Amino acid sequence: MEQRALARRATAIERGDPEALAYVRERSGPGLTVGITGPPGAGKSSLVDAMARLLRSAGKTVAVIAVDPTSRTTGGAILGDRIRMRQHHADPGIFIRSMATRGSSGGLAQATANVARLFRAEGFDYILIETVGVGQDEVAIARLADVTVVVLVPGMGDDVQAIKAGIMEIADVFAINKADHPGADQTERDIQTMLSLGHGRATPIVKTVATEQIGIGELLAAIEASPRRAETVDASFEIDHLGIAVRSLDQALAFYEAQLGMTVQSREVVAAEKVNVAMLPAADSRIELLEPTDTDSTIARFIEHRGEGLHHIALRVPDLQALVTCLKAGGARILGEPRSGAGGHLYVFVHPASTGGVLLELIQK
Ligand SMILES: Nc1nc2c(ncn2[C@@H]2O[C@H](COP(=O)(O)OP(=O)(O)OP(=O)(O)O)[C@@H](O)[C@H]2O)c(=O)[nH]1
Ligand SMILES: [Mg+2]
Repeated sequence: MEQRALARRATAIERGDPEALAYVRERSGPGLTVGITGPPGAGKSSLVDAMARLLRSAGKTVAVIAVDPTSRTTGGAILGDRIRMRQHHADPGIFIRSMATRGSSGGLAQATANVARLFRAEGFDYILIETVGVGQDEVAIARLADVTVVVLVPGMGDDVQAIKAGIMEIADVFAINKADHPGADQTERDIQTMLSLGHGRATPIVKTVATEQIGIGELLAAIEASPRRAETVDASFEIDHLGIAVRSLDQALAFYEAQLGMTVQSREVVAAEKVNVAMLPAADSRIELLEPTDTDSTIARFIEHRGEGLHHIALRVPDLQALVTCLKAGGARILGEPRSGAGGHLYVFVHPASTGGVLLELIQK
């Protein structure tokens, strides 16, 4: 796609234009999405620039997304990125896009994921996503990438310890940038100490001097060797079922089955929840009618307080555990931990306070 058309399409995706979203939903590509995150000024943009340079010289195409979740009013960072990146401008094999906060942080992460998907669909070999800072938004965005690079610098001392556990967890590769400054070896030891206390996964640490193009080949090699994270968030959500609380299944079925013409696929008693359940398929999703068998069941209490009606919406997601980590980082109220249901599927509920007033069930089959 021609660069101007690509920019227009990316803008449409950011705005949530349904046609543009449908376009990315139907397509994908083999490109590798790499998140680059770390504290302000660590040299993330310089690293992105150095990586883009090396990749271009190897004939690879590169899309860069510079995300600023804080939408800092100075505008310095993103402007700086643009100026540094201008030298790539005549090159059609590289495309640069800045994104700033629009609506909620979840919205920004989602928009970033969709724009990255657009670039993959357009056949870019690498999509480099730079996020500023080490906050929750960055964790959410970094989670969207196949591989996440956390950039640290020498001389952070105790700061390495102070960096939020969340960001250490998402690192697939550490880059100690500004390795031309004293203390890079100490920083490496600090990271290793921290890793040895944690999950035990072997995480490569690469020293770089972005401004001198040093260590960039090693960094790219470590990124390529890193196992790709499965695509988690984005277009793969589907409504599994809508749960409706009713006083009487027979009465409800007199409408859904007899009048509306839907078919009951299964009826079962779920003793643990004290409900009778009838499932009625509707294309790829279902309507789940829930009838309480006891006055102290959750469904009975729901009906008592709010009357019959929509009780919950259930979304199918590809990687529930990863999503829950991401949601918690964003401050959502998750009710308990994911657990196994009857059919061997995993599920968890999200409190209505986080979802716009409806209980949300997340399911992984
Ligand atoms: N000495 C040295 N300076 C570096 C290196 N990498 C980047 N810098 C300098 O560090 C400063 C910050 O670099 P940026 O690439 O803008 O850092 P950033 O992490 O993108 O910064 P923000 O986007 O504002 O968070 C710039 O002045 C760079 O020239 C390096 O490896 N060595
Ligand atoms: Mg930057």
